[in-house]
Amino acid sequence: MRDRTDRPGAPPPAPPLDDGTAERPGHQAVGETAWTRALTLIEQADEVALACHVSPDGDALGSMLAVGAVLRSLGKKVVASFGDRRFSVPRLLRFLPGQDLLVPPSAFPAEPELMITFDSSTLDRLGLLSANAGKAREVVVMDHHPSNTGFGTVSLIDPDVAATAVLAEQLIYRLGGTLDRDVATCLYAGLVTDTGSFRHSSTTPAAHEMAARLVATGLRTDEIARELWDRSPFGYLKVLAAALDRVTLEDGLVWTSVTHLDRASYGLPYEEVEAIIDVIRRTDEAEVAVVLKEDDLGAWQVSMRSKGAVDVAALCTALGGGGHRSAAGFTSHDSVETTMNRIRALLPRKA
Ligand SMILES: [Mn+2]
Repeated sequence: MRDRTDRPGAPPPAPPLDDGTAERPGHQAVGETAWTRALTLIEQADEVALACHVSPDGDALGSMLAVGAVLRSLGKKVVASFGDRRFSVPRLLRFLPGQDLLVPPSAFPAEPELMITFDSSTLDRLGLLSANAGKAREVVVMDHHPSNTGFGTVSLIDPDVAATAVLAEQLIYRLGGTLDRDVATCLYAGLVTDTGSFRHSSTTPAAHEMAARLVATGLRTDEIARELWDRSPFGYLKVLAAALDRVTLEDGLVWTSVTHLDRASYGLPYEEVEAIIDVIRRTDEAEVAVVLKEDDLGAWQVSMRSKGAVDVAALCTALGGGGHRSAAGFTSHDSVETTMNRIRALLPRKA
């Protein structure tokens, strides 16, 4: 990827990263063969089609946009998307730079020569774009979910890293790309989202070292934090109040629900209620927290959190979903009562 200066309008070769890269953690979960294969495919491709999981979070969209911006700066044709039926960037991620790369799923190449997926643990998580992945000549899967099914032709999967953004930074480094402030902002959004602002157990020395490299580009940690966590429309407070009014504590489990009607009264989009689980899960008396959120189509999107003793990923996987040990989810088309009974049946009995 370094000899493209002969192309008209191509940028000069990217300078090597600064000395901080010498301390780059030498993670070996992704083998050199896979990295080499991915780099070769990128080098040979005329166009690279990027996709992340549906209802993207900061890690999915941030990793994708960071890699997209770098590939473009290296002279590649790039297209990026996610397979939601209603294609819209979540409000709290609209500050991420480089969104001009995004196209709706309908404009995504039907049979990409090279597709790279970000933070998606299964083909299904690509939503509408799973069909495109099925027809792609090559699919490079970049992810950190332990449950990843390895659905691509090249796996850049490391369950030990804090975020897909960690792997995205690795790829950027290996491509010889420049870690400028915009690219770093996208990666930082991924890193802070998945470490819960450096609070989760995934907050390793390597995660902080990566943060240091990113912050050194001059990005605004205060602005990023406000965009991601510290703002919401007024209606959010009223919907939160309704959810808190219904919250129930039973035997180590705390749970509540947020109906479509709650949100409709204040015109609050579904995405705004994602954060309610972070209020509920603080309950001292509960190991497991659950929030059932009714989406615009009437299905219940169930978020689960544990403090570590209970593997909610296993529980959610058993109910058709997935996730991480302490943060997972699934979709239910049954009533709140039936859904909660299913969850209770799978929870370990309190000692
Ligand atoms: Mn992630």
